[in-house]
Amino acid sequence: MANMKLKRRKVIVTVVGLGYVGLPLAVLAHNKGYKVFGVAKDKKKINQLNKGINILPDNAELEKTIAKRPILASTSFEAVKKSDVVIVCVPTPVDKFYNPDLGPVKSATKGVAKYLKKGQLVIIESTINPGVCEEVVLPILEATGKRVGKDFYLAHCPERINPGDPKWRIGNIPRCVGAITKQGAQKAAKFYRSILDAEVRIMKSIKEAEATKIVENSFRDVNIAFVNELALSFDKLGIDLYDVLQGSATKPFAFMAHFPSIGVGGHCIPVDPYYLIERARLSGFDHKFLKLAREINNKMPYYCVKALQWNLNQLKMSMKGAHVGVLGLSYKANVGDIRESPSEKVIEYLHELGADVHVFDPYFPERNTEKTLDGCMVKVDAIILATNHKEFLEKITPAYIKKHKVKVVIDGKNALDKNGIVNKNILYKGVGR
Ligand code: SAJ
Repeated sequence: MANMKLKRRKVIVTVVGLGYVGLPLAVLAHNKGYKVFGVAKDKKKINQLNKGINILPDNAELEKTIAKRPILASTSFEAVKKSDVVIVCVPTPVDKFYNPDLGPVKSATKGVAKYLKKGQLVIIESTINPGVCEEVVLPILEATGKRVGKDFYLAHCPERINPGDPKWRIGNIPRCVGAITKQGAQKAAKFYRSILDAEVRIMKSIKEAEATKIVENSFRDVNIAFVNELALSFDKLGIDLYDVLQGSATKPFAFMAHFPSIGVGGHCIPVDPYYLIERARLSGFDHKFLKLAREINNKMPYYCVKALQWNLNQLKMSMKGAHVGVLGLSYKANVGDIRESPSEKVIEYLHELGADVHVFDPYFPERNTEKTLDGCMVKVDAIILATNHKEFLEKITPAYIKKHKVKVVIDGKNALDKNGIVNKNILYKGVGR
């Protein structure tokens, strides 16, 4: 579509939401020849972007392009009225009771509706459950008096960003698109095929497109819950699950290894299943399996804190008053993202049990209690490795732990040298090993 200029001008795209998903998409569309506007709520970020400052900390590759100010960003939706394509990439979180929160999608859609014009293609990239486009987004857009298929097109193309992944980047990840009308699906597929170097599959309808992403991430959540449950069971059986999984992973077909850990964090995996659970409930279906998987994964932070308490007790130490170092706040290695991070639950439980909690994560200086890893290690009796950041794996050797007189190691990511630590007479407990 980009190279197919509309008469005398470039095709214009507005991206609503300039975070992990929206900003890389806006820059990619710019690089592929579109004129791109951005809309976001955060005035400070908008000003930084318009000055050419990259606002995504873990995305160095954007640095160069953003310095050239490829997009014009604003807090206003006014750019929508000039646009041919409008893409909504806002968060779809859950509240503290794990209820889906479509607030950001609704307010973004209302902003688009205000400037909706004839012939426009509106695409929702936010992760949503089947039914949201037809039951929530469409009524807001048609309240303008315009009709889908006649005055505008509505499509869904679930985002598939994988933060921190060096191989799978926004430009080479295959995508699925679905729309309310056939023509809408064709238009959306044409747009994505013009910016991606990857397959773009047209789904049977917009509902199948909405279901695709939820299924992908629920698949991951249940597989992680499977190995987390095995971790609890194999603890009783004295089996090293981590070793077993390495063995199972040698099977070249029909097995996909997932690994037990201190918990499931991030903006996708622990959140998306709740959208399907809730929408299916409204249609009279109870997703027992998805709910059980969420329950198992949500218990893993507590499992790690209890393992620490048990090991301290072996040394006639109590959790109460123990100095405990929580190493890592981010939900995933080598990124600075704390959304739904298990570390937050670990810290909460440690406080409840009376521990004196020391925190260090190189990506969150403002949240640390100590300025450096050494500064943290020197103060603590025990450590919980909650995030397997590269810096931690390089520095936290058995000798390093011994040097700092740390007595107990809870390895929430099964990432440390267990045998080396045990050989230094330091108590070690991993997750399932
Ligand atoms: N986790 C485990 N055990 C595993 C894998 C992950 O406990 O075997 C935990 C991680 O520690 C993390 C959480 O689950 O806390 C999520 O991990 P993730 O690797 O799935 O990371 P995300 O949230 O960045 O997931 C993204 C997702 N991408 C999209 O939703 C577009 C997900 O679909 C991808 O599968 C995932 O990246 C990936 O493959 O890395």
